[in-house]
Amino acid sequence: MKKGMLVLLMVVLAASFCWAAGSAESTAGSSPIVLRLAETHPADYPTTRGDFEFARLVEERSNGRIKIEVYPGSQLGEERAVIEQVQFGAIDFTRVSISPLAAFAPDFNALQMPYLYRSPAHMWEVLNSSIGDEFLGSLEPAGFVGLSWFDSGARSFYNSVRPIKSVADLAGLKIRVQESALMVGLVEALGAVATPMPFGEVYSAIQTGVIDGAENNWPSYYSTSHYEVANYFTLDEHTRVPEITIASKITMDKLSAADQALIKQAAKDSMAFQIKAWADYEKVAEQAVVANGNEIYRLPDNAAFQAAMQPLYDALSADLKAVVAKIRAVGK
Ligand code: GTR
Repeated sequence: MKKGMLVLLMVVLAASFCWAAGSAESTAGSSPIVLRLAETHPADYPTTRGDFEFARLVEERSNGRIKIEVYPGSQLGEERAVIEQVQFGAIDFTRVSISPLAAFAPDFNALQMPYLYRSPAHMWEVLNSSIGDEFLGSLEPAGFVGLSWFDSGARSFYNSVRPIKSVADLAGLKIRVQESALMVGLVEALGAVATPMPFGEVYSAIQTGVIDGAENNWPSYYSTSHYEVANYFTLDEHTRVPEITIASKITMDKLSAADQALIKQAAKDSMAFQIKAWADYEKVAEQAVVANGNEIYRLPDNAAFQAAMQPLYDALSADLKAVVAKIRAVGK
């Protein structure tokens, strides 16, 4: 067995031992069940605030029997590694972008296709419909329980080299993407060079010229300080990528049906709080970046970007094409 695997196995065994001890005591009414949630963003970021709200609701509704400790700022690792640990049961929950999750559950690509949603309202209508619930439920074979969705606005390109006003302006630029095959394809379809890289490495990679830029929403562009090293931000809004909170199936299977239901409901009930926090922070981030003097360009229309990305739709399997058609039909 490889050394890494052995260490992982020991962590999992140690975690399950603590768990067994914790749940035994908690039935005796002494110490609570303590679970861990991994989050990549800092404590004051809207998704993290949503995580804290989820944890608060679980603790309150279980009368303190279940405690979820939120670990912000990638303390437990970068997103891809964290998702793996959730799969093994070494971490109980995480809130992640669905982009890296799609490496574990490829159907999730259907939910983050470029220019898929007509508006934010359309995306929410889809996520709150049976389509969203089916996606949450579809994760069990991969070892996860899908709990809830958070807002993440729209993603756009930024870079340190030149303003992007047309698809041609992206030619040859080295753009960091999340660890996601779809995002690699998206950036390549536009003629740029895709560089998958963990979120936490992007700032210094831009600063040192290893990459020219990246793509994200207003809040991430601001809170990571990427705006300080990548002056040009083009609002092309190529994707709306929902955030998701997932639990480890190993963790959930150890809980009573009532506690599982309590956790699922608390996660759903934390959504409204996060969506409001998101809307507020999006404005704060935009104002701060504009005040900093960054060069912001809004595409007058995105037809050329959309046309360049059509091959991504053509490459979808028949099943995913059907899901995309279903999504497009929502609200029509
Ligand atoms: C953010 C998202 C993070 C992470 C990051 C990234 O918008 O909230 O979970 O996926 O993007 O680009 O890596």
